[in-house]
Amino acid sequence: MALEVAVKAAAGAPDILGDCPFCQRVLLTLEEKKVPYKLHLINFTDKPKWFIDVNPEGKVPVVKFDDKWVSDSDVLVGILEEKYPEPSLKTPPEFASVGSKIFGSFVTFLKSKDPNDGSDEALLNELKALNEHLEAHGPYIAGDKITAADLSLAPKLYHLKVALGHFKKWTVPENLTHYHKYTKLLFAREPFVKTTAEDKYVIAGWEPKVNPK
Ligand SMILES: N[C@@H](CCC(=O)N[C@@H](CS)C(=O)NCC(=O)O)C(=O)O
Repeated sequence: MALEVAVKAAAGAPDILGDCPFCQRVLLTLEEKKVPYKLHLINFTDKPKWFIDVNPEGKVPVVKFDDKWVSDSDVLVGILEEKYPEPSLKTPPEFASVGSKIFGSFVTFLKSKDPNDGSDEALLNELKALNEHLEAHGPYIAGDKITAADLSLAPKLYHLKVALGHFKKWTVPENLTHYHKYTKLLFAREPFVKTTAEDKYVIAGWEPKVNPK
């Protein structure tokens, strides 16, 4: 039986898959493990009552396991790994936190209005660290096989590319060659293509955070 999964709908387009990177992480896990699922697209400007009833915090993603809706992508990915162990997506513990500071640094830089606050440098340092890691261990974080750490990072790196390109006209330096090889690999995978939001929805999702009214 298909698992029920609630994810964000696109801003202004409630019938289209939206731009939540945590939702995409869960969808990528389901796709890589070939677990059948049924999507519920949640319109953030008019969240349905059933969704708030089962999940009062109102956050996505949520997945229904044994009649109980469970939230938080970390928890969900853990449950999916336990329930559907094949193919294993376990990241070896020594690599589990690789790249984990990139999303925070990206958001700080994206929202920054002060060109001299060092937020671009801070992000660049995190990207360089990932590039070095990939040079030593790649092509994926744990080597030849994609694992949960890659599936967590992939949507965030996509947001980084689209949002910084749009709002800051900023691109990741070409000389981070291992980083570029890695993102090319990630973004071309069938599960990624299938679960990614269109660029215009990624941009629409960030717009109110970058330029709050
Ligand atoms: N820690 C949570 C974060 C989930 C999260 O922040 N989801 C956002 C969408 S990207 C959300 O549902 N926000 C509710 C809202 O903006 O109304 C996870 O990993 O699942």
